Amino acid sequence: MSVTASRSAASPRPMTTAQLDQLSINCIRTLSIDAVQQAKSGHPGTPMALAPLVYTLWNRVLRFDPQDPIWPNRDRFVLSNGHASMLLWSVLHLTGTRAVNADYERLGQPAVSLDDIRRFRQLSSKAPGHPEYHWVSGVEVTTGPLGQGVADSVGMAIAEAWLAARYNRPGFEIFGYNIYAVCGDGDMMEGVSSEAASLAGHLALDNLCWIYDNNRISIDGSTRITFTEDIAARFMGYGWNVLRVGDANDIERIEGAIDIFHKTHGRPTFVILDSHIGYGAPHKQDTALAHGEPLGEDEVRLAKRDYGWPEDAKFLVPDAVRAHFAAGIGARGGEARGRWTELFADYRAKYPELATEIDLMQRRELPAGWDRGLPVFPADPKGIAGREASGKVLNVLAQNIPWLLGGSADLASSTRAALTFEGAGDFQPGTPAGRNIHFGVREHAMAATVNGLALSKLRAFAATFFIFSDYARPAIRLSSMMELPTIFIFTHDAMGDGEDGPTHQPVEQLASFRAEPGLVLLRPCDANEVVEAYRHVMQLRHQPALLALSRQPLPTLDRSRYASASGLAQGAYVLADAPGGTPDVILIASGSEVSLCVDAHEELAAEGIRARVVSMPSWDIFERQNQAYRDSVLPPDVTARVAVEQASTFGWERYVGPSGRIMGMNTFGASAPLKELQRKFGFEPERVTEIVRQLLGKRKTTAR
Ligand SMILES: Cc1ncc(C[n+]2csc(CCOP(=O)(O)OP(=O)(O)O)c2C)c(N)n1
Ligand SMILES: [Mg+2]
Repeated sequence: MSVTASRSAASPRPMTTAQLDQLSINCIRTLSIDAVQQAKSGHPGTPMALAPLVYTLWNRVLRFDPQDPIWPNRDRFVLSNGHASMLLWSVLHLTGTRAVNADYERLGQPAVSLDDIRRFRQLSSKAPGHPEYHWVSGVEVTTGPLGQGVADSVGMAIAEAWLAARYNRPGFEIFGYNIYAVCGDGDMMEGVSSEAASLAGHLALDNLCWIYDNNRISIDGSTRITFTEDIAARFMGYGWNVLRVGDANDIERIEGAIDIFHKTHGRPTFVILDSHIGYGAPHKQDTALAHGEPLGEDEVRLAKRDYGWPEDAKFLVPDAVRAHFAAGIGARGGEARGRWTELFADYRAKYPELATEIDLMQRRELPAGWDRGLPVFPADPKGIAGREASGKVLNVLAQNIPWLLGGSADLASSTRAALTFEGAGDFQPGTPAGRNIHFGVREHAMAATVNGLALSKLRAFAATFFIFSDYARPAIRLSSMMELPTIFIFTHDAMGDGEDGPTHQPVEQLASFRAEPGLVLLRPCDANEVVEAYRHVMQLRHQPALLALSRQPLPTLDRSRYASASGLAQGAYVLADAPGGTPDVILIASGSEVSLCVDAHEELAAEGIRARVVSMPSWDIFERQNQAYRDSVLPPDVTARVAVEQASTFGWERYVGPSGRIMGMNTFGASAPLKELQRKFGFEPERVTEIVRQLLGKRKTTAR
């Protein structure tokens, strides 16, 4: 069955299609082997085993145009076992996929050059260790943390179903694509894949196909020591269509399974593909040795001999292989995109408004009037909860932005993240245009799903209690890394849920998310800051946002007396100042502790102590302001500073400096009514004023 590359180049006889298929498969294998060997690190075994699968999907099945890797109606390919990245680099190279820049412009150069592959895993190479969205064109999603890719693919499938339901019209199938995710034992062992598969089965997503590399090997050896469940029964239990292909080298049967997927309605498809890791390497095949280290020069030669490949050739790409991909995916993808482009032009003529929506969405822009009708909350000492204000704002925005959608992890009523206006609807099987997604108690899959929605250019939000962000964190981290404008609405942001006790009271979450590069974290202090927070967040195009919102009512500050909430756009602003603007002390707070500081400020003023209150909803936005602005808010010569936040004190040193004080949490909370907790942990105006007096070396005086 082997065909040597040298013979292909020299042979006067044209090769048969079967020979070209095999040559292309072996080219993916040898590129992968050579790249790993050259880098002296990486994972050769899985690309050797899965080259036939990836070849079949790309050259025979995928509707993907290498000339335009961001064409909206393309099929999506997800490599969830991201350690096998050489599969993707090989196929992006061999298909001649073109690069796209950050402004969505198509560039002439290849997404992945042969030189990039030669420099696999080296700095600035477009063939990094794992697939990275935003770094390499043609990568649909960043993968590597096992389980994330498959979970994201569920969001992509929801997005396709939603887009088709909203935009397709009779004779105009503008959206009609499939999502293919390749995964391995590690993906299947991770909990997030179970959450995501359960959700996908419930939602009957028949545009979704996972292909599971059943090689019975992971890093520590045979899966006999770790993973012996009946995976077919598991997926049948989820309501998936389960297929098996017993030989990963049999490309006709692989194609046959994909055919069945195409004909399957009302459920996702799971293909169990039996494979041999390190296929063709005589001493490493079927062992964990093929997973995470180069084969070694001798084994490389033996594997190449087994494939009928010239043993000494390195990074060899026969012209016939490029031509074969051009005749396959190149021609098929180009035609499909051409037909779609014509169809879309007719659609634009007939449905100009819908076409404009699609254009805007693709560029992550907002429709005209997106902030129309945002509420203004009147001053009110009783006030309104952060979550309550959030629900009102979200519902206005969602009516202005048709592609804003999302949901919560079984806490829609508590987080107030339900879209309640007429026509919002629920996303369920049979109602794919619905905009409320019920994620169930699956926080991790929820966050990953929202990534998948955002990768499909929808504007998506996910909601739960702030404490359960811990269950979603790996996907939030990837959201940031992928530069996706996702929105995480986290309520019950401190001890506000009192009686639920320490398990439900966030302490370290603010500090830990503040440490996350790229994530915009906002903890608004009242309803008008909530409005401004959303105004800021909606305009982000390449950053995720996290809103930490209170469960309990917060006083709505009198903005005729204090500064406007629009100061939020600078991250921190002077909310209340000492007369004349030269304070003795600065009180810095976020969220529920801001009004506490305002009360303390008034009390101190009565004693003749000049305090400034800085509302600091967002450290990271503040850090991006220029030095002059930052110094105007926190004048360097005012060193008496107190930070107040119902959360870990960690990190506040940077704003209070060595002579300042931090009122925060150094332990977990407790179960009690909020008022008692505030007393126990010191979040009362009297405690703030007491600390200020200590700091300034003053005694309490009675009011003048
Ligand atoms: C969340 C997570 N945990 C651990 C790892 C490290 N890791 C990378 S590959 C791998 C083994 C995966 O086994 P499998 O999916 O069967 O891959 P194969 O060796 O068969 O390609 C592990 C543990 C990871 N990438 N992500
Ligand atoms: Mg495996």
